[in-house]
Amino acid sequence: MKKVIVTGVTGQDGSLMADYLLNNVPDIMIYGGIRRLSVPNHKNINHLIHNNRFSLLELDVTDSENVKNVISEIKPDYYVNFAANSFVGNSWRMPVNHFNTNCMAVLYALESIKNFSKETKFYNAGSSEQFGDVEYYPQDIKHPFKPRSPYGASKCAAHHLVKVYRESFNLFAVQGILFNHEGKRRGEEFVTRKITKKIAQIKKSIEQGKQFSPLELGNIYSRRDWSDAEDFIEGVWKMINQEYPKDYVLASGETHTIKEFINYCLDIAGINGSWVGEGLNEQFISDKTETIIKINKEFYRPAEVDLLLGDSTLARQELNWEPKINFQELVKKMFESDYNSV
Ligand code: G4F
Repeated sequence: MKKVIVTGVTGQDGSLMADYLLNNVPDIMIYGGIRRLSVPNHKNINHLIHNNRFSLLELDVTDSENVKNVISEIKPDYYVNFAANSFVGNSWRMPVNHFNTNCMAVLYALESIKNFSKETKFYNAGSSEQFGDVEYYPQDIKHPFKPRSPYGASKCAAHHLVKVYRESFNLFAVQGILFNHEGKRRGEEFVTRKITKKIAQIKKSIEQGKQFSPLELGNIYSRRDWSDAEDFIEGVWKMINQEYPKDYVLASGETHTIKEFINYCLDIAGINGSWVGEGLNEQFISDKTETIIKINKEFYRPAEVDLLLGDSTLARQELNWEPKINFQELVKKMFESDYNSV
């Protein structure tokens, strides 16, 4: 049996990685790293708890001793690090937490692997937020790092550490640069899930003749390159199973504004109407004159990444990877899942 530690296993990417490995990789034992919480949040992994190839591991990635003990005892074949504070909007309010979780935790893992388990293959979750104030598009692996948030800066610092440890100590350590990836398990504070869940609730309220409050959003003109998270998990596994360690970009190669995402979701929901007003007064009003969407400046960020569009040609050529689900299918899948569960 090979052994893999997957940190952040209760989150979207960690839980999808555990599912992917159980379904596709025989002879692997998964240690799902979870931070102790007084109220555990196991909803993404409840279905795995009784699988004999899955075991929960108490692991706080920001505790260097804890990380050292776990790595030196288990000596895993793989350490897949999805534990992160991943909400960009929060990083101006909690910059130290972002640096500790997204960067110092990477250093603790790399140090422990170097000292106690040199054969462990290490993957760290990087982000298109590293490109930030972009110079050209589509952004490929050579695009300079120009982060616009404490979150983006923490991922850049981690990226440099991974490269330094790979080159200095000959470790198999990589950091994939993943553009936005979404799905049914996406946290509800991220814009895609916030939209699909609230529009599903509004649709149900309209059908049942109930009152509802509008969906409130910030900047709906930024552009993102969205993919299905399940497609990316396969790409990450391919990345960490290359002969030689190398970083790749995973992206769909399409970019859409938040407004386009909303419009497509409203179409699927069958909510007709039109946009009126501008700036903070912009609203989407239904044919029955109900306010469905309005802008709230509280959701604007101190600085914005305006345009993300990724070039994953290298991953497609060298990893033989490509996404299976496109933008329209992704929005539909997320809306239908929310509609069926509200
Ligand atoms: O959904 P978001 O919060 O994702 P963001 O900031 O692009 O970050 C996500 O993708 C990164 C990869 O590029 C990851 F590294 C990161 O961990 C995370 O998964 O926001 C997307 C866009 C932003 O431009 C934001 O300003 O949506 C805009 N937005 C407008 N109104 C909003 C809202 N974002 C959120 N979360 N909530 C709003 O009400």
